[in-house]
Amino acid sequence: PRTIYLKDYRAPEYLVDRTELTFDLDPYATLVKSRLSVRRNPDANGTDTLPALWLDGVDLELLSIAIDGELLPAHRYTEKPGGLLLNVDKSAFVLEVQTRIAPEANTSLEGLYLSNGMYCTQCEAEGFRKITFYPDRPDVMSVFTTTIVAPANYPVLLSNGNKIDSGTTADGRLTVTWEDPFAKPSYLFALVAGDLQFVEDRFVTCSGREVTLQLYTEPKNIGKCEHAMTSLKHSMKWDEEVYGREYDLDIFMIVAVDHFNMGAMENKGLNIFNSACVLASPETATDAAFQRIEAIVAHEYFHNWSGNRVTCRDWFQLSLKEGFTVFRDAEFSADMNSRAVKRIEDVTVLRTAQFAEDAGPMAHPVRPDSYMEISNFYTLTVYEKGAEVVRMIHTILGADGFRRGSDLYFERHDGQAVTCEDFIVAMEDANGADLQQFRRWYSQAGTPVLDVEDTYDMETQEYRLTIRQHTPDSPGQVDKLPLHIPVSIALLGRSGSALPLDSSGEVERVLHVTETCQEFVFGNIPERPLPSLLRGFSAPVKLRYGYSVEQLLFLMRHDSDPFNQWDAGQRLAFDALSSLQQAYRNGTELELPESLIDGLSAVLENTRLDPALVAKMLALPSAQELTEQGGEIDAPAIIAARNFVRDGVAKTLKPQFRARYEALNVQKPYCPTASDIAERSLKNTCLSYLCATGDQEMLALAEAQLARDDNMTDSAAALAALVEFGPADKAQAHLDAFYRQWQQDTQVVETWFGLQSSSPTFGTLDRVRALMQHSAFEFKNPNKVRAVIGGFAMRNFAQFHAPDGSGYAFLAEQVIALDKLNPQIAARIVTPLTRWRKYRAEQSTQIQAALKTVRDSGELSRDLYEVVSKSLA
Ligand code: B3K
Ligand code: ZN
Repeated sequence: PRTIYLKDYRAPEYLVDRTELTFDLDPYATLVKSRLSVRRNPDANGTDTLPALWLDGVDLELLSIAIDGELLPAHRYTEKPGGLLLNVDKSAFVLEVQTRIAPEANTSLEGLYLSNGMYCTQCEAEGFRKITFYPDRPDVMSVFTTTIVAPANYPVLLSNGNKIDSGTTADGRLTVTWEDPFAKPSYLFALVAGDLQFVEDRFVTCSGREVTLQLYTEPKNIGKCEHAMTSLKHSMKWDEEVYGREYDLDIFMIVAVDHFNMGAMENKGLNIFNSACVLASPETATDAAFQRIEAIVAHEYFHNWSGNRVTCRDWFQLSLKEGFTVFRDAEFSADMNSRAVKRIEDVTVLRTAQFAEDAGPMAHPVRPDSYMEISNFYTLTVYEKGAEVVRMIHTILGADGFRRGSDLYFERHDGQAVTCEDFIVAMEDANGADLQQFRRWYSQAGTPVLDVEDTYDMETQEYRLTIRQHTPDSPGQVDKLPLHIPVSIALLGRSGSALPLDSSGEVERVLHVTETCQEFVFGNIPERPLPSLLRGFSAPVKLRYGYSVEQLLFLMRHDSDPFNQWDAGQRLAFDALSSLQQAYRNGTELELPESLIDGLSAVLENTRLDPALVAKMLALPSAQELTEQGGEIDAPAIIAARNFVRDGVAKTLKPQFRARYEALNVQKPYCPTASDIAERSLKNTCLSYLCATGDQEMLALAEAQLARDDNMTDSAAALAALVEFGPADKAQAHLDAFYRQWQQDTQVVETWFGLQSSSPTFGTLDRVRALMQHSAFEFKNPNKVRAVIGGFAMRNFAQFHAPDGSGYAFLAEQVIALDKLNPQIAARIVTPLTRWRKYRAEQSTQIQAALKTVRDSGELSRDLYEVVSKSLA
């Protein structure tokens, strides 16, 4: 496959002002007619002679081409791999193309395909070329009109924009026409056809326009729409209040589909969602699912401005819309729920998965320089690190400055396809700011490391912080330049409160770290302070400072920044767990880290703290997170150390866990409010520790909670604890009963699959293989694949890393099979095998061997080829 470079970007030779599409739907022979008003792009720096017109097209059967009504003879065009090259003899013309496609045969879930008999589309990034020949690039923006013709058993026919016509054809088929007045790139096109039901609501915008809101699902799911609808209305209001962004069409539709490669898609006026990311009811969805739905509904809605009205010039600019929109949805969720807990969750993902990506073979900057397959670049780096970069701009400019910048950005670029540079320039221009050095965050890959040291001089009452920064090399990038890093700090005095940093009484400050080594001096500091560093995780870096155990315990107790309070506990646990890993390797006896237990005990008894924060503080870093400590990964040592501490904490603090569990275990009607979610999360954290003791009486608590069958959060937590800590035969009986109860509900069955495959005790490879034979398992459904295979390979550290290497071989085998059906999913699920270099000798060899099996298995998709070849290079 060819590598595409950002430096080779050229403006399109031709533009498409109007796009008129007609679909005559059929599972194996859908006829697609397109009528494009094409004209030469005045801004393309071409010559006087008319260049050929390139149209992308993949897996299409070409039926005819005509220019201005005249059929084009064969010598005027060439079919090439990936598209069509047309000889053009005028600078403006109408191009008509007819193609035939087979949605039923499309298992890639990109382009037009069928999900449970429903037609749907996914065009981002390059799926539109699987529908018709088209300049399928985001800088070609066009006004779309779409007519859908379908048999009468497809009563719901949807596309972007407003419905302008509908009727019945002479032979009794249904036809509907939609028009989207806003010019958009092809990746935002959508079509849905099916036997669907919908719920409807209204939203009155800030300027008083009434917008119809509709949520479409298969009839069986119609009772699961309320939460998404509420979330949508909250999002619309929030975007008006916080960003001044009003919705622009008369109708906004969401459709839920079961077969979907990712979470959801922001098609203009017609968002398409993975069912798991939109459908919820208290009986069937966990709190985590409720919160995920709220966040994703918001994310896709926010794209209407950050992505659709202002879009990307090319796919290297993906973070322009994704990083910004993730930042927007994170702030929305923080406003709707516990801000501290949301931050902790996001940083955990970043530190666990994005840092690993940034240190692995696929490391790339937030704005990549090159790719083979763009689908491989919908990454944690582009999304989550991209959001952190936007957050840092927010920190540097302040909330008001940032809003001035976003206002200017939207105003200046409305209707355009632009670059990350345009975003930064708008931020600078609106504030008279200089983000020259800051721009390096977009072009340098790798996670920067900050080393902090301090000194205090009692005589002069001066406190000095010395901060050094460096960013490790990454594939194709060495000798990185220093970044502009905002480091938020406070200095805590003996009493635990923050000391004033100057005469204004300010107690928190953002330090602008811009040099390789920089010193910050604070005067009039009356006592040696304890620094609270990188508050709120003000930059996506690894910060090292030699905190003592006592200092960490002090921060856990006193830091006024809840994020750092939590982080102090995490550092304590990390330190204890690394010593234990070392002891395990040396064969010495493991000893319980008393100080950690003391710290957790104090947290557990602190009833003034938000219970959700308490739950987060009680959770030990996951095995996956522990692999990010640096040094060679030793899977058995990580598991042994972590289990040892967990069991020790459980046994030692059992009475306290029991007391808090009982206090929180009150029956009340389910409500997904932040405070109720907080209480359930602490309750279920306590339950999990109680069950970890293996004590019969404690397992009975879980059984009682499961039997109560109040809401899915409590049921799933109880079931998970029984599966992980109870005897296998009993676990199996509970799982069977649970399945019988919920077998009709796709979302619950996915939860049921995931809970087993990710269980470190129950989820053995044999059981995972058996799950793949289960009648509810579907290899062509990404959610099922993610639940069973992904649950095992990405969330079941203990079983996946079984010493005999069987987990690796299994994953290789599944990846090879998946690649034939759905390359995007194959290229994602292979990720655990790409990290082979980080593991200790034998594991490393086994993982690498598994990856080579994939490489040597025959012809790979472009998606999988890119990941595998870069990982073995
Ligand atoms: N923009 C889509 C992602 C499309 C992924 C294509 N492989 C969802 C989102 O980020 O909102
Ligand atoms: Zn997005």
